[in-house]
This record gives sequence, structure tokens and C-alpha cells, in this order.
Amino acid sequence: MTIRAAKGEEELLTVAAVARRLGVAPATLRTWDRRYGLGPSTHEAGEHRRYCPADLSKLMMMRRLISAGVAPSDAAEQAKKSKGTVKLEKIIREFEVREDVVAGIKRALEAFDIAFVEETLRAELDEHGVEETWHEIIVPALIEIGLDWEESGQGIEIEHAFSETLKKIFRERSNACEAPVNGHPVVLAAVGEEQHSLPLHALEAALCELGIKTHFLGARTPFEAVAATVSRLAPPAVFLWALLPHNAQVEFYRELPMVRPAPRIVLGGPGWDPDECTDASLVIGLGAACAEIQRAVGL
Ligand code: B12
Repeated sequence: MTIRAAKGEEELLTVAAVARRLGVAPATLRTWDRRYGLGPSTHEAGEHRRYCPADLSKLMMMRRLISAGVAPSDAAEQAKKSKGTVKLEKIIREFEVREDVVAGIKRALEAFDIAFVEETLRAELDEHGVEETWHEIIVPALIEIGLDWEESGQGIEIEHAFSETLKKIFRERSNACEAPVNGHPVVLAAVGEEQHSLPLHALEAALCELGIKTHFLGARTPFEAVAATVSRLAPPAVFLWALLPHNAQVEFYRELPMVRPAPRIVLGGPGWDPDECTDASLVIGLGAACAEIQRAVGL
């Protein structure tokens, strides 16, 4: 981790280090900076900007409020007012990233030891469940793998191998959904040309843990497929994922056929623009997505 001691005792962290620590993707941190002004306040000539303890305190509050279901723009307003500072040790305690497990998974991927990755993930999911494993192990590992690729242009085979392993492991959990509480399944789709579907797989597995069955449309789902599925299944909720903004077209939910009762529309992923999507529930994390869908199925 990049920690710099400057300005007296202060620890300064790069975007990548903050992202790994808080389990928030670097792209999300940059979005919070651009959209809500929640960025690093220190600036050193000729260097990348770095987060100081006061910035971290605001980001921690932002993440907590969002996890508690507060809308991102309201959470940002409250977070900006926060006056505290936070020590690195506190973040390590409160936002546990299981660095040993993350490092072990990365080493195994580099050695093409997929069996080790599978066994580790199965054991973690059995012991800690989908949400905790997603936040503490899978997201930090994805962030690191994404950063390695961004920095070196190398290792795309590792990204693919990890993605395929995750899909397999999540699918094992989703198939185990017995005696679901909902009659009509919840529809899950990554829209347009969106190939990033792992959060959708995580959601399917997390909903299965809650006894909620789903109909999984997966990556690159065209509008016609979402529309036809909604007509056929009359789902209690439709979850639409978009990581990249060009895939997040509002027609995907605004032009869906009318069915009764009307499904709850839940949007997830940094692609959706919160200023535009005010007529749907835009969630910012796995827990919030599950909570919205639980409400839609009446739990
Ligand atoms: C795995 C991966 C792939 C895999 C996807 C496999 C799959 N089946 O999903 C493959 C190899 C296919 C791929 C392809 C591409 N990728 Co890619 N990929 C990634 C990687 C490593 C992880 C993606 C992921 O699952 N993220 C999930 C978490 C880690 O991040 P997140 O989406 O921000 O999620 C947080 C929030 O959104 C939030 N959240 C909000 N609502 C909800 C709801 C739910 C239910 C959940 C769970 C979470 C959630 O919580 C999450 C944290 O818990 C990222 C790196 C990264 N940091 O994300 C790059 C990344 C997303 N990819 C990137 C790019 C550029 C691409 C390509 C365009 C590359 C190319 N030139 O072909 C293509 C895009 C193809 C397309 N049309 O979609 C860039 C995107 C940059 C940008 N924002 O524009 C990234 C950031 C890499 C980088 N550092 O540059 N990719």
C-alpha cells in the first residue's frame, strides 16, 4: 500500500490504496470526486493527488451512509460536513480487507492454480456468506487485478480466469435455491453491450441465500429480451446492471411493457446517472440491491 508521511504526521494515500482499503472501485472514487466534490484535498506539484486522513473520514462516512440506504447525493452532503480525521489503523479495523486471502488468490491465479482459487472461494462463502466475501475478498481482488492490467497492459488472461471461476462458484450457490419465497422470479440483466456481469452473479447468489429465486438474463442483454421476459414472467422486481455509462440507456426501464402488478425497477452500477434516473431505485451496493429486492417480494 502506498502510504506517505508528509505534512508532519499525516498519512497520504493514493486513489488505488484508498480503493483497496474501502472496497470501493477507483472509478467510483473518481465519480464521487467529479460528481459530489468528495475528492482528495491535498495537492503536491508534479504528483498525483493524495487523500489525507480528513478526506478518508468523509469517504468512510459516504460509504457507511450509502450502505445504510441513503441516496448518494444526500450522503455526499452529510459526508462533506464531517469534520473528523481517521487513522489508517481504524480503516483497517473497520473495513476489513482480507489481504492474506486476496494475495493468495492473486498468486494462485498467476500460477494458473484454479483449483486453489475455487476451494478458497467455496470455503469463504460457506463461512461468511456472499455479501461479506464479495466486499472483503472478491471486490479487492477485482480492483487489484483491474489496476494491474491498467498499469501494465498485461494479465488479461488472469482477469478472464478469475471472472470464469467466480461465475462458476456463484452459479453453484444460485442453483441451490430451494423452496423460494417468491412465486414469480426476479429478473436480472446486464444491459446493452455490458459484458461486466460479475456483480449480477454475486446478486443472484446473495438473493438465493435469502430464499429469493431469479431469472438470470446475464451479460449483453438487449432491450427486446428484457421486455419479452417482463411480459412473460410479470416479475416483482427487475434489476438492471450497467458498469459503463454508454450501456446505461434509460429506455431499458422506461419503455418496458406494462404488467400488473408493476415490477420494482432497481438499477445498479456506476454507469447509471443518478440525476437522470430519479424515477427508479438506483442502488450503490450489493446489500442495498438485496434490500430493495427483498421489499419488492414482500419480505
Ligand atoms: C472483470 C473485468 C472485466 C471482464 C468482465 C467479465 C464479467 N463476466 O463480468 C472482461 C474481461 C469481459 C472485461 C471487459 C472489458 N473491460 Co473490464 N474490468 C473488469 C474488472 C477487473 C472487474 C469488473 C467488476 O466486476 N467490478 C465489480 C466491482 C469491483 O466494481 P464496481 O462495478 O465499481 O462495483 C462497485 C459499485 O458499482 C457498487 N454497486 C453499485 N450497485 C451495485 C449493485 C450490485 C448488485 C453490486 C454487487 C454492486 C453494486 O458496488 C461495487 C463494489 O461492491 C474491472 C476493474 C474494476 N475496478 O472494476 C475492469 C474494468 C471495469 N474494465 C474496463 C474496461 C475498459 C473494459 C473493456 C472496455 C476492455 C476492452 N478494451 O475490451 C471491456 C468492456 C466490454 C464491455 N462492452 O462491457 C475498465 C472500465 C473503465 C471505465 N470506467 O471506463 C475497468 C475499470 C478496468 C480499468 N482499470 O481500466 N472486463
